[in-house]
Amino acid sequence: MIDLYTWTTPNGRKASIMLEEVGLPYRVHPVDLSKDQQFEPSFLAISPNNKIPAIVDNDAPGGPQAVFESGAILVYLADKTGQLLATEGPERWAALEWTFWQVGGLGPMAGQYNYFAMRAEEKIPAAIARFGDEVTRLLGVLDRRLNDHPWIAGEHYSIADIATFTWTKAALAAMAKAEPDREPGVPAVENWLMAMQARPAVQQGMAVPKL
Ligand SMILES: N[C@@H](CCC(=O)N[C@@H](CS)C(=O)NCC(=O)O)C(=O)O
Repeated sequence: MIDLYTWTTPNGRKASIMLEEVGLPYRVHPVDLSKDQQFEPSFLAISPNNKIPAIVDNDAPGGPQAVFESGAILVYLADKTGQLLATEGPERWAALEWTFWQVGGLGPMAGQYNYFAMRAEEKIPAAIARFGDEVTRLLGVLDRRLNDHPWIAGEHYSIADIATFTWTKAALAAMAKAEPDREPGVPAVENWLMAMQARPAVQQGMAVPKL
């Protein structure tokens, strides 16, 4: 059994979508970020950077294995199950490239954009423009990739699609609301989002945690 520590956010839902896709049984432990539960010592023992998601695999060889960072969780679960990450060849490296692209680029930039455009009490135009421009650029990069390939890693659905889905959806929703004139114009991304949303595991993972 896997223990999943998560909350209702784009990073948390990467882990729950992956668990749904690979079909491993898991128990959900909501970590309420609005109550600062991510700073509780019992959670920090699993996730020292005080961020969700994190998992504990109670059936790992050698005893329970804790994993934090969404990208590491995706790779861990792919390795454990032999699913959604090719074991060799160009699609393996493409999946890893784009997964790292998401956790190091699209995720942090979209997170900052959401904060400055949607949640910050003081609206700072320079911050909204800087992060909005960078998210627009990253969405353009993704659009060009998806123009040439049905899935991000190439011919097959992979952890790169799961990593990228939640923040792409959140970024486009934030842009449509905060800056309707921006219109990033990413039709291949829009088609891919529809294909992602049609997957039952994606729908189930997006409903975790149930509060
Ligand atoms: N690089 C991390 C980012 C995780 C992250 O930013 N999680 C947010 C929620 S989406 C969080 O737990 N924030 C709590 C905090 O910063 O105190 C990953 O990909 O797992």
